[in-house]
Order: sequence, then C-alpha cells, then structure tokens
Amino acid sequence: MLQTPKVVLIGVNINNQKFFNESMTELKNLAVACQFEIVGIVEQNLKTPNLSYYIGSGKTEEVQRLMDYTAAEILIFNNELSPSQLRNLEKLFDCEILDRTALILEIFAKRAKTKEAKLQVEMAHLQYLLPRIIGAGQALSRQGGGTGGAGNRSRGEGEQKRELDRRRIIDKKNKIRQELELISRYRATQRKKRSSSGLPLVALVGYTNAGKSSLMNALIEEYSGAIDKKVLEKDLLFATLDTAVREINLPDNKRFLLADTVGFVSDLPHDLVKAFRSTLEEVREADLLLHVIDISNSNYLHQIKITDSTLKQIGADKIPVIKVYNKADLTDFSPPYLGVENDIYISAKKKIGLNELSQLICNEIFKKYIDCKMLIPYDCGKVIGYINKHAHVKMMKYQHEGVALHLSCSEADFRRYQQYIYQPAPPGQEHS
Ligand SMILES: Nc1nc2c(ncn2[C@@H]2O[C@H](COP(=O)(O)OP(=O)(O)OP(=O)(O)O)[C@@H](O)[C@H]2O)c(=O)[nH]1
Ligand SMILES: [Mg+2]
Repeated sequence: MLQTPKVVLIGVNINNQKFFNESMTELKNLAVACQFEIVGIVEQNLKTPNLSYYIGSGKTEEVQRLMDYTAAEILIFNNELSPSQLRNLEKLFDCEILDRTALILEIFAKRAKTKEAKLQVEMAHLQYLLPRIIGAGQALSRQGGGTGGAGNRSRGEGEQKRELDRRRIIDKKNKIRQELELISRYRATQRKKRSSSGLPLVALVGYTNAGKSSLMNALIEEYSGAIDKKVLEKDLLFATLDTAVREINLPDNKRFLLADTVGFVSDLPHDLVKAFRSTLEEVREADLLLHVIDISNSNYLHQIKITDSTLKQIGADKIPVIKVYNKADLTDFSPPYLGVENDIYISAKKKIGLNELSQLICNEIFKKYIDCKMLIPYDCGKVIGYINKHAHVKMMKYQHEGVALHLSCSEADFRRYQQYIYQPAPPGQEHS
C-alpha cells in the first residue's frame, strides 16, 4: 500500500441536513488522520439517496472524470453505504470504496495499541464486515493489518466461499467476545477496588483532539507531581483509545480519581461504541464529567452537540457536568475565566485555570461532605489513620484525651464515626 493514497471525498446532502458543512469538515480531518491525500471533493444535494450508487447517476460521470484526472485510488463517502451500494460502486469505479464508518474503523485500527483496544476494534470491524461480505473486496481486507482482518478475498467468489467466510467471521467474533469478556471482568474488579477506596471518580469526555489528555497531564503535574503517570497527548484525531485512571491529590487532602477516555466524533459507528462499552464504563460510573471543549475550533458548538448526544447514547447523560472550554489561550477570552453556571475557560497547555477548575470540581464532588469536629482517643490509631486518609482535615491538635480534628467528611463516614464528634469546649477552657 502506498504511504499516502490519493482520495476523493464524496458528500451527499440529503434533504438539506443542518450540519452538512461541519460534517464534511470532519470527514476531511478524518481522511487526513488516516494519512490520505485529498485530491478532490464532490458534493451533491439530493432528496433521497440513489438506491444503486448513493450518488445520482449524473454525478457518477463527474466523479469518474475527477478520478481519471487526479489518479485517485480511493473514494470516501460521508454517508453509510448499504452492502449493495458498496458492491455497485466498486464495480462501477473499479477502485476501493470506503464509507464513513469504514474510515473511522481504519483510524481506530491504526491507533489501537493495547490488547483490549485491538480486540475492540477488531470486533467492531467484524460486525461491520458481516453484512458486507458479498463484494466487500479490498476496502475491507485493507484493514487486515491493523485489525486482524478477514483476509484477502477476490470479487466474484461463489456462494459456498461466502458462507465459509460468514461462518469464519462468526467464529472469530465469538472468540473475541470471550477474550473481551475476560478483560472486562478484570476491569470490573479494578473498578470495584477503586470504588471501595471511596474516592470520587471524575471522567474527562469530549470531542476528539479537544485536549482531554493534555488536561489530565496538566492536573497530574500540578497536583501529583507523578510525571511518569502522564498519558499520550498529541495533535491527532483519536490519540487516546484506552481509558487511563489516575489519582489526583489536591491540597487539604482532597483526592479524586480522574479518567481519560476515547474522544467522540459525529456518527461514531454504533458497533464501535458497542465494542468500546467496557472502556466507556468509567464514564457511565463517574460522579462528575468534565466536558472538554476546544473553544478555538470554529465548529465547537457542533462538537458540544456531538458529545452530548454520544453521552446519551452510552447512558451517561444524567451525570453532573462541568463544561471546560479549553485552548482559551488561542482566543480572545483571557483564561482563567468563569462562565455562567459551571463553565470555565482554561488553557491545559499553558496550565492556566487549573486551581479554579479544581475548586469547581471539589464544589461538585464534595458538596455532600459534612463539616465537623472529632476527638479520637489515642488508642484508636486505625480510626485516626482512616480519617487522615479519607476526610479533608483542616486542623489537627494533639490534646490530653486524644487527637482533636476539624474536618469535613462523607455522610457515610460522619455516621460511622459519630461517637467521636464533639462540641468544642468554650474558649479559655480547652486543653492545649
Ligand atoms: N494551544 C493549545 N493547545 C492545546 C491545549 N490543550 C491541548 N492542546 C493541543 O491539542 C492537541 C490535542 O490534545 P490532546 O490532549 O491529545 O487531545 P485529546 O482530547 O486527548 O484527543 P484524543 O485523545 O485524540 O481524543 C495537542 O496538540 C495539544 O498540545 C491548550 O490549552 N492550548
Ligand atoms: Mg487523548
């Protein structure tokens, strides 16, 4: 395969779609992310797609001329093609055809590094492949390297061969499902361990390339100093495919877990979302979401909508959200700038607004914490240890009867250690 194959993008605007231009911009970015060279773009307005070729018959000639002129090798459609349209288009243009889903799968296949991510992408790929076995041709076998693919099939295979292919895919899917099941059980155990630590979970979500990983790294550096715990941040669509969870230690003993997750894009293939279900579990179980938005991107409003609808799709739309407008250093907003409600404008790259953001996070995740004073006898060392680890200790004083603490703690800990709660003695009578 050539390093940078030449591609022509095709966008059919069905019934005057509201976000057609934005979605074409996205398609261009996706093609670039896949290391394709865009040599032409064809757009058409239609009321309904053509049943055989998706594009209208007049357009097919224009596309053919463009392909001849530019020597393009691949046609990429901004829409999802039916198996028969895919087959007809391959025959007509005698070239590789990708639809939006196949393009996104291809990027994911290139990015997947860990075993889990690879299996998830392969699963989504097989799911995509199954109804398209007939005449899917090179478009799908190209992904073989990254996803383990379905092998090289030539066009015009017999029915028997197709049935064999179909069975092979189903068997493979079952095998992958079992492997993923194992990994997902391990993940669930990890999550259980984490939730028993009592630390709240905050998840970074948002459109791809908004700066989620950069924000995670900035918070790690600022508050945990654990530079070795940093994650990959890169000017790349879908740089992150795996969820990473890190502990953030704020002053005042305020601690929470922060999860970095895969970015979203419009029309994220349903099979892919399904395959990434266990990776996205952290988002569903989070106590708070930080919706990271690239405010310097002219399409940011569209990107907010995409994130909101993807959150709904994965069942995470009822979780409290702070909107974090990132990359404000590239705009006229001078960060840190607090917006309406829980919004904040920051720069993860320049580390501006991190203190203000962590204050907002704490206000949200610790809002049910109760302020109280405790006196714990010295022979209850375990309780003192627990409180020091789990509560936010504001003041600690060694007195005659034990350790006096001014703290705020969760409702559960407040109830659990009620016997130690005391009313401070009137001024002048307290022990020193
Ligand atoms: N100017 C500027 N650039 C930023 C800022 N935050 C992140 N970036 C850049 O934006 C690009 C993407 O950052 P990432 O943190 O990888 O984005 P992401 O949201 O994790 O992306 P995916 O993992 O692909 O979904 C990188 O080149 C960052 O350096 C910021 O505050 N200001
Ligand atoms: Mg990332």
